[in-house]
Amino acid sequence: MPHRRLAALMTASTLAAACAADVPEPTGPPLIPLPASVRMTEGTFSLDPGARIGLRSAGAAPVAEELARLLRRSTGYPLPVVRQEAEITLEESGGRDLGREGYTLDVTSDQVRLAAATPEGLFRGVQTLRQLLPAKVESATPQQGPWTIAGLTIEDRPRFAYRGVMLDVARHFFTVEQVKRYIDLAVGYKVNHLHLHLTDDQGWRIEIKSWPRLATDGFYTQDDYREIVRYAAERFVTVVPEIDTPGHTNAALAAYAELNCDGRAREPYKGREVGFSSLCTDKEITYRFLDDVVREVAALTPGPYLHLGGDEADSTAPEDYERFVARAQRIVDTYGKQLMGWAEITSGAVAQHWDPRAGDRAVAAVARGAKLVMSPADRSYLDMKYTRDTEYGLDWAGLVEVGDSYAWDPATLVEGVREEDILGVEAPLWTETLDRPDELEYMAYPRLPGIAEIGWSAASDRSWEDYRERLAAHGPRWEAQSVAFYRSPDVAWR
Ligand code: IFG
Repeated sequence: MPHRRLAALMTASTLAAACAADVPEPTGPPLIPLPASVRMTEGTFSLDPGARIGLRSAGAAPVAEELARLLRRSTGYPLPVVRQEAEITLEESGGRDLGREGYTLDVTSDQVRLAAATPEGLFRGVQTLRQLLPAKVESATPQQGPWTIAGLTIEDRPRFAYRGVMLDVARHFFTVEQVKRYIDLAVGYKVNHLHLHLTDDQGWRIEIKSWPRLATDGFYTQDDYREIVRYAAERFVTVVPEIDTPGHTNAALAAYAELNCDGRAREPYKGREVGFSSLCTDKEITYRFLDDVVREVAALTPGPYLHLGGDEADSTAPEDYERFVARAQRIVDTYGKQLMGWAEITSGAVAQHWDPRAGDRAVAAVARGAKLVMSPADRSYLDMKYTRDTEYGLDWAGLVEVGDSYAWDPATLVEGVREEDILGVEAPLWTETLDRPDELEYMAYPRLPGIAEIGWSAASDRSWEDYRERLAAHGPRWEAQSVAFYRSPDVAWR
């Protein structure tokens, strides 16, 4: 199905040529997320062995080096980075109002020119440039060319500021290297937030020096966490740490008897039930604990958000819950962070809509002045089975095939929630049933790119019919990166 919008934008001559040759209208490049505007022009750029990557300002250097590393690996070309105009040129330019993440990309026979107001915008543009080159550009080993790109002009910028993925490292732990891999794949789709679900009933996964018995088997030392933050920041991804409270706290309640109302330590728990645990909201030691944890995690987190969960606190009385959250809010304020929580949370700057049956919580959060991150479980939860036959995952929110995960819009999903109430979207991956990286990839791909597109691209430009065509071209890209993705029968994989 030709990409109608793009075809309409094509220059008459290209179209005339196509019609004259009686070939189907050429569709544009299968980019995900779909850019705000793509116009095909004349000529073809060919990346040749002698090509250089030019930059006009120091700020572009880290992005230029990252692009060079990527292209050198699969082309085998030297691709030196030089401080002058070159075959591929990255330019920081105020220019059009592209915002922090917007960019323009001009491809002619002579040059690829990527311009943006910030290094972050250049980095987002590099992800598009990667996708304009053949799938084998993603290979970890040198491949044969040619490396050509049809002439075009792209002007692009995101719809929502927050485009996230969440990884639950509490139910099953994943190493720093495995988290880095998850980041690498997600940034290819312009994802810019990584929410780490660090604590739950089954495990506490981050070292807290003032409460050393919290993190025992399988956890990030504070240096490990710093390394994840650093790696993410290099790719313009903000880490959002989650310390889930007051529910989902059995791991802490098992480590420290004094955190329990009855003073008895809980047994460790490795099952799949939720809602049975609660910090003791009546005890002062609970707030000293919370202050210590928030202080240490905030000090390790450059990003603005500190997520304190708040979900499924079925064992905390509502009035105790509200008092707890109010004190948690004051503690988070003390350490200069913004409180984020699941939609149940009764305070904080950002609330995350997740339960499709509880749209009223999202409306209530907006009413108290919060912004929303939309993560509807029946659309964006990557742990939901694709079909009844999916080997892993859960199905409490229903079966979520690739089309189900794509065909929705955040601004019309919940009655009473509008575009301006929404900060962005996030695709959570819960790991009760997943303990290997290939399982993470199987559940995340191909649905994660669709959520990323919903966060980036204009709603009016999106349709499942068009998206599935573009998505089909990403199978070979994932193969080149050894991504263990699910070959949905609903996509005509190339
Ligand atoms: N709900 C729980 C998660 C996880 C999930 C699995 C939220 C906010 C179901 N809370 O989603 O801990 O168990 O799909």
